[in-house]
Amino acid sequence: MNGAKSLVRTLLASGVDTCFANPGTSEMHFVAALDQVPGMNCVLGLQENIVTGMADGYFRIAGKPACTLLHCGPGLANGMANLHNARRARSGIVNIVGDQATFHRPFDAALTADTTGMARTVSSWVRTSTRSADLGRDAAEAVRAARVVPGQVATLILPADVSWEEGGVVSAPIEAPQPPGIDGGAIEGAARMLRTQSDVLILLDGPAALSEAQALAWRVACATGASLMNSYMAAHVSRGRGRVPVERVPYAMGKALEALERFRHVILVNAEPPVGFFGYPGMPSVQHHPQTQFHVLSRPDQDPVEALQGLVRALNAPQAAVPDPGPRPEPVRGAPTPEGLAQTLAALMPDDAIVSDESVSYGRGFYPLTHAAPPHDWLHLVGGAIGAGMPMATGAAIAAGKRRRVINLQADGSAMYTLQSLWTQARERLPVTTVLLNNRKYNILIGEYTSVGAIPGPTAMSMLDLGNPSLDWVRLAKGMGVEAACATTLDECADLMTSSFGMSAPFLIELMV
Ligand SMILES: Cc1ncc(C[n+]2csc(CCOP(=O)(O)OP(=O)(O)O)c2C)c(N)n1
Repeated sequence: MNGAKSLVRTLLASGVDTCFANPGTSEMHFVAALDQVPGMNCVLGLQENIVTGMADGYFRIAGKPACTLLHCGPGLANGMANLHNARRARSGIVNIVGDQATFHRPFDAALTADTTGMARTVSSWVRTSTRSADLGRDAAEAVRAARVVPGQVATLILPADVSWEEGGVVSAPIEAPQPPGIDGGAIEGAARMLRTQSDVLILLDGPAALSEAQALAWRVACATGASLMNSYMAAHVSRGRGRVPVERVPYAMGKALEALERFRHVILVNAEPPVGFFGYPGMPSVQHHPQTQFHVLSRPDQDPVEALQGLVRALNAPQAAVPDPGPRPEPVRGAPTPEGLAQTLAALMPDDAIVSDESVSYGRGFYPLTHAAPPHDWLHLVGGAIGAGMPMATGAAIAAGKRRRVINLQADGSAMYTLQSLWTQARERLPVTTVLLNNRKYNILIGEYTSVGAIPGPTAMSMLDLGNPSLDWVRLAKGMGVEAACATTLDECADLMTSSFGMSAPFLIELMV
């Protein structure tokens, strides 16, 4: 058995059965092994940042890592923005990067690069496999590293000859370590803070933003009068009817400071103290009040459910009903507005949908009005590198076995970074509805000019203008095999949503906003 076959067999034995790929010459033996060893679902992305973004979306929904297949240092470089986003979202990915054969590397041929150096910037674990006989073991260790709670990017660099040489050995799965348990003192300290202070915020992140932990946090909040908020960095949030309506720390620095100002005590549940996305002149970096005291109930590598169960017990907090969001709203008619779109979405969203949100400035107010929708999962871009929404939607649809409707709320400027995702959606016949928010500008950056104190002239403003020439999203989508139509009103958008939600194939609605 060659190394490549031992690699594929080891991945499958370790529970990694999906490979997002964009291969080159050095990965040919891996690709050939996919035919010889059945069981790996292999999905082609037409640029590496699609591949890595799909792997991120996959992990968030499947709760287990997929592997990627990238080509040499430059292929890894193309995929790095979405590996960065995955690292910030704490998504587990087995990131396999093919590379020059070991004997060929000293000749410094064209595609030779500092693959390891690049990998280190986005990975928690990096290894170059050097012998076919070791590749199976290296792969099992990569899967283990990717599975370390809450999830990590593990990069396995694979020289071509290590793939093609005989002597491969399949490795048994290696168990990831159990997350460290919750310290009784952390629970007692949180309980004391909640009993004695009146200005307490419970800040949720990671799996603490999912329904089970949310419900426990809600019990604590109801019993003590504390407030609940999700960190801006929460990558995956359980939302909709029957779930707790938890607001997110706002993106804008001023709004975040205002939202957090009154809390002098913050209990962190898998969250970090909130900091601004950027530094701004005359503004602090941290978003909390200078005198705020933090208490860590659980760290990102711990189980928030265990922590919150402990807290519920310590406080003897009774069951608490989740507020009823009222009747399901009607779709809105007329000119598009963010609130109207959110309400229309709440009216029409199918049960158990997944929202991939890269709506950037248009989507800031989507949360309150979508709470009356049926239960759904909301995926956020948290690493700040735009170009995540479309591949994340694609990977999420694959993770859900094409059985759940994925709705990609997608700003136009960000969409242009990874629009090839549409081609993969068409090829895999994925039930993804993209609502393409076409405002023909980099709108958020207009506000950022003001925030940093810059005065934009015509040249500066033209750097934020996408309207000359205008992008025709219906034709772009159709050119990649995705049916599409344009909507200029919310009525048209609602009709297109309704018809696309019943289709098994992808559809793009270009909404002129
Ligand atoms: C990889 C990367 N490149 C560039 C940026 C800088 N950037 C932030 S937002 C933005 C424009 C977003 O425009 P669009 O997606 O159309 O959303 P809108 O602001 O119009 O709502 C840019 C270029 C970034 N965050 N990440």
